[in-house]
Amino acid sequence: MSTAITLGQFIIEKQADFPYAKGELSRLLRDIAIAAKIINREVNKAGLMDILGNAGSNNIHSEPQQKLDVFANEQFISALKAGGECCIVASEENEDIIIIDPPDRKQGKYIVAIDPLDGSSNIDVNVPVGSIFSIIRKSNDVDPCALSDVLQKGHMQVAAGYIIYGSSTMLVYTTGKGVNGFTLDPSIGEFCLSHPDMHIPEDGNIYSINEGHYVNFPKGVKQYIKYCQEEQHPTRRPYISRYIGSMVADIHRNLIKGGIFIYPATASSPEGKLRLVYECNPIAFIIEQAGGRASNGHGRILDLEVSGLHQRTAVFIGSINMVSQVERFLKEAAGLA
Ligand code: P6P
Repeated sequence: MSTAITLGQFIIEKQADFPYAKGELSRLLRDIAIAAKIINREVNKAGLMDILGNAGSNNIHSEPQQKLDVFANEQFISALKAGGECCIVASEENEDIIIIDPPDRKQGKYIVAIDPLDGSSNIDVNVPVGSIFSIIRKSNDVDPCALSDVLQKGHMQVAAGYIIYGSSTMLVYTTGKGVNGFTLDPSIGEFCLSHPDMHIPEDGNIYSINEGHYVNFPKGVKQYIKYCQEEQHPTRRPYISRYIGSMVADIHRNLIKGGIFIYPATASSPEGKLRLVYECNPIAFIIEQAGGRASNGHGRILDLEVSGLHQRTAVFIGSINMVSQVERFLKEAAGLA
């Protein structure tokens, strides 16, 4: 049996892809992986420890913070502070950016935007949850760190990834040269390459959307859902509805099997529910790098103007043929086709 390639070995091997980088990005990815291993340990025993349920506080979106949310956020921030490569952390759990500028060493040049524990409302029912990260390079090395450094378009990302804490724990990431997946081997405490060069099937028959919001969906989305429900394909199974309610889990399944994940604008969330900077941009980067498409219904998510740290967007992400098809439904419904 060939020896497993660990994440650390893989990063070093791929460092040649970045002639300008002197190892900082590699160290940053390793810092993130360290935090992920610690979070994984706690997520896996959440049922046994007193870290289930709400922390008794709310996050900045006045959503009850699960204790593991708070724990995960703290782990990423401390790992990034210790690693020294990161100058700003932008987190779903914090209203403002966190600037890291230790007096005793040179300030890092990378910005890390994170959703430390996405889907955390599912923890108590043992449904897979995930961490999402986006890495951007500070816009210049002269000006002091500021929010403007974070508000860069998604196509400026240098790396992005997610960790899914599911039946196994996986780290999936891209640095703009394809997508690779690593599975945590708890017996050695290492993420090992298990899914090299991941590609999302061009087409699929899985659609993921919370149909409970149906009445508030735009007309084109309602028509697409009706099409999925009624279309009988000549050679394959008809469309299948799969919705976990944990974005990383829904995206990961579709990345492997093909499919589309949709969270459109609704009456209660007129801008969409999911956040651009630390959820949609990193996931969009990964899915595009895997050969898929990531749209807000009208255009590329990675080209969207970023005006706010916690800005939201509608998302239609997955197999390129499925996303293009739902965009056609939206155009026709808006009378633009
Ligand atoms: P709804 C979890 O709260 C989350 O942010 C994503 O992980 C998930 O895809 C979505 O919200 C679920 O939202 O409205 O379907 O419960």
